[in-house]
Amino acid sequence: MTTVPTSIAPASRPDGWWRSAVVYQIYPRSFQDSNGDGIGDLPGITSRLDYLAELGVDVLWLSPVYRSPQVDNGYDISDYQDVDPLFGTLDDLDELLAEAHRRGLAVVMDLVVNHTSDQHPWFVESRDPASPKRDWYYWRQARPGHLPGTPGAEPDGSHAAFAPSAWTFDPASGEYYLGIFSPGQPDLNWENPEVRRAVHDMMRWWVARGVDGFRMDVINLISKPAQLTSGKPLEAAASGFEAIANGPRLDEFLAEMNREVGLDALHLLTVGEMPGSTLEVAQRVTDPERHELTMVFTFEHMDLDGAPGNKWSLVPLQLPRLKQNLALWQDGLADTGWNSLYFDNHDQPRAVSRFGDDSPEHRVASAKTLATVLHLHRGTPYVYQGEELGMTNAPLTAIDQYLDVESLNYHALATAGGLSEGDVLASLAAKSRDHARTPVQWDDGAHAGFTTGTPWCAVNPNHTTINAEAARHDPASVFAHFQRLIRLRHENEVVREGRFRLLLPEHDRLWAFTRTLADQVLLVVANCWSEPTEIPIDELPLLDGAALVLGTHDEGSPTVLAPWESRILLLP
Ligand code: TEU
Ligand code: CA
Repeated sequence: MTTVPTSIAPASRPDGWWRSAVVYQIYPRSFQDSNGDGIGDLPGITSRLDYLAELGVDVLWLSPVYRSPQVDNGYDISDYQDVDPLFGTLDDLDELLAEAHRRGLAVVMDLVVNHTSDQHPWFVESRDPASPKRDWYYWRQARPGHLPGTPGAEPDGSHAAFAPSAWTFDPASGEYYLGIFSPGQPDLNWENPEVRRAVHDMMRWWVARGVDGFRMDVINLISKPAQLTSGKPLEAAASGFEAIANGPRLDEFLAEMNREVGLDALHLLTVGEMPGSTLEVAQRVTDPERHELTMVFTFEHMDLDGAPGNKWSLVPLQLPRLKQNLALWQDGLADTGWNSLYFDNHDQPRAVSRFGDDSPEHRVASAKTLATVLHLHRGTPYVYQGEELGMTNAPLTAIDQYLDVESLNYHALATAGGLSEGDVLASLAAKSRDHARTPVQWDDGAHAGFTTGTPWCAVNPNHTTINAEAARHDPASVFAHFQRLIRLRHENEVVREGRFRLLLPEHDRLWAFTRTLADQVLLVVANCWSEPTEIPIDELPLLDGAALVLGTHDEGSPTVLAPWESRILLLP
């Protein structure tokens, strides 16, 4: 039996420590396999901690490793307080915590409490209408005038993220339950104080085990719209998360969780994933005076290359929109609250393929420049596994190469809806989550050193040239550039706290901004284009006498940036 270690005293985590930190997200399934079953696991992560310490990151965020039927690769949890045998045991997790802490690395768990798995004992009990747990989930009768279980009898027309309907018929009780992601992910009823208490108890158990914080999955969906909680159907089919996000009791639930679990009292890092959220919500939720969360993940910049509410409907990204959106959040959280900074995670295509240029000629430079721009904004940067190597999207050309429930659901619905196979595959090639889930490329050997077995997901063939072993020994690698950016943040308060100001807002190739703290002014100028671009020096602060702090290229022309070249300059 594992003895639960005492929680780490807040003293070892100074207040606001997360403002100086860089977080590294690990998707355990694809990070490192240790037992040859082709699936990444906890001992595999522990075996790579020296690599992460060498990169220089401060915090590890683990995507879920809890017991789960794996309908959504672990974001469907059937036991919050045990490790799924796929990934190892609680002892393996304790070992990872101890070894990470020994290296000065904090560990943040993924808290998925908007929904459970339909295999969670809470939900299994809830299926019985007479059970005291019936009200732990959203159960509703068939639409009036419709025979339960027949098409169109769902309580309303809401669709789910990974399934045609957000309502699943339960023949045993003749009612429907809500699962806004999939039938395997029933939504918890946070209006019920017993649900909240059970979540708080579980969080305290993890804090006592030594975790340093939580990434909170779709946490702005826990407070559902009033019409749903009052028993009425949602008026319109939830088109995207805007229709159901940021409900009336969100702040109340978050403040209660903070108080009950001691999130601020214990100086824990808390980041709320908030699809369909807004700057106004983030200003409230990250206001330290309100004691809710330390930061949130916005999705606004992730939605700029898709139609509203439909990421599969591709829209060419316009750089001015991207940089102006990040600037909006910089300005909006400059005085109160805090930003997270990310381009990449397990739900998004690879940044260098999406926002950069992953051609052999420009991949390294564009991966470095995207990192430069992101890490020089104000906030806590998040590095997604492989982003530090410039890993790219995978060459997926047929639907049988896709594994993710979201990709497969989209293909089924879109082709049934009349879209051509070619159009659907083009959307998947651009936006599928599968691209983020190919195994980390450790070396140029079999399966990139990820496993000695058969990987659950094919390794990207370009691992022969794009891999950690090569990168760690190459001072010109993307890895080396990430090391320098992380070190720059650790060593310079102007990078951590300096005031942000966007320059050249309408320029469609250059991304330029300053960071100012007292008399120090850093200028970042980046060419986000695959051709040389002239710097309009008459529109930029005095460049004469500026000192290059960190660049992506050897010293070049003072007025022209090479393709995907960026420079961080200290102004005189
Ligand atoms: O993602 C929430 C979410 O908004 C995603 O559905 C995202 O918008 C979409 O995948 C983009 O294509 C969180 C987790 O990060 C995701 O992996 C889970 O599938 C989801 O919640 C349900 O737990
Ligand atoms: Ca394994």
